[in-house]
Amino acid sequence: MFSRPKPMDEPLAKTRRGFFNRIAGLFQQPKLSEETWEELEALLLQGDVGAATTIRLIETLRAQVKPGTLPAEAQLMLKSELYNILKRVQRPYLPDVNDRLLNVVFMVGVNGSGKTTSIAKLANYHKARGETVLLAAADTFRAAAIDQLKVWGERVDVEVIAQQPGADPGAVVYDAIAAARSRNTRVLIIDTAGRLQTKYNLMQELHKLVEVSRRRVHEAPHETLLVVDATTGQNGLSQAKAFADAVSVTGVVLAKLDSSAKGGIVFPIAEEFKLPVLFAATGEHLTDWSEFDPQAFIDGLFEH
Ligand SMILES: Nc1nc2c(ncn2[C@@H]2O[C@H](COP(=O)(O)OP(=O)(O)OP(=O)(O)O)[C@@H](O)[C@H]2O)c(=O)[nH]1
Ligand SMILES: [Mg+2]
Repeated sequence: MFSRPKPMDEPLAKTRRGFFNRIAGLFQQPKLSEETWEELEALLLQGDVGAATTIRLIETLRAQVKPGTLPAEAQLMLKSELYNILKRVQRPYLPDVNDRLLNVVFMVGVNGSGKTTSIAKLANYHKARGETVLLAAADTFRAAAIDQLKVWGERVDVEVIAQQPGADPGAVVYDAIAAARSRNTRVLIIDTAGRLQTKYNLMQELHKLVEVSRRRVHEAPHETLLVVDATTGQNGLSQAKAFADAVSVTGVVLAKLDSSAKGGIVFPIAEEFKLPVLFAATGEHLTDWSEFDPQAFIDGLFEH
């Protein structure tokens, strides 16, 4: 049985109580001053918005305010700038899913970021839309990784294509594509390793897996989702860079947003990497998963 995802405002409570609440507090002062901008800059940096994006935001806002601009008006300008950053790169996830027989989706990201859990939630999401799903356990370096995906597969009631631990992950992808074709499955989601034994290059391997799918399925992969752990802060950005350099990442899953008091990481992801955040994962249950909605996200951040 599938379950419907829930709206995203409630899990954002932590982010809201964190630094964004303090930003809202800044704009409750009677008038804007030099300190307002300094404090805003410090708070944006603390909230993971990142140096380049923060500097650009402050410059844009300062250029917009006039001597008589009220703090509440400045806050609206900030909200609208933040929204624009996200909106510029936003697009739907797999918009033409039903136009092709098989859609191939890779889930990549460093170890522990939330890939396998997110795959279960994404599989549940597809089932809720009436689309057939198959999972592939291409993280073959840890036996536990294969077992974990199988457990989720049972819970969501989708089949998992797996081989023995240590098997060639390329062969798993190859098998999974053949299985998806023979079952007329609409969406194949591939779990990948987050870390490999030393000396073996993770990025090379990911590239190889993507190539296997590219050769076998027209225009594959159709999405390559990078899972970013919202609690890792600026580290998440350097991870994003490494993955985006190795494989063509098409979008981001922001995981563990429920555990993060920040959440500002979405802005540099959009502004500096030009990547849309497509989903937010907000807990350990299947339904803790929502399509990322920039307006709802911004409104949620500033609500009291
Ligand atoms: N609170 C919270 N925990 C999460 C979320 N997503 C995943 N987790 C937890 O984070 C831990 C790691 O998640 P996994 O899905 O195993 O991460 P992974 O990227 O597959 O990890 P590796 O396979 O080791 O590379 C688990 O304990 C999950 O339950 C989330 O949205 N919120
Ligand atoms: Mg995993």
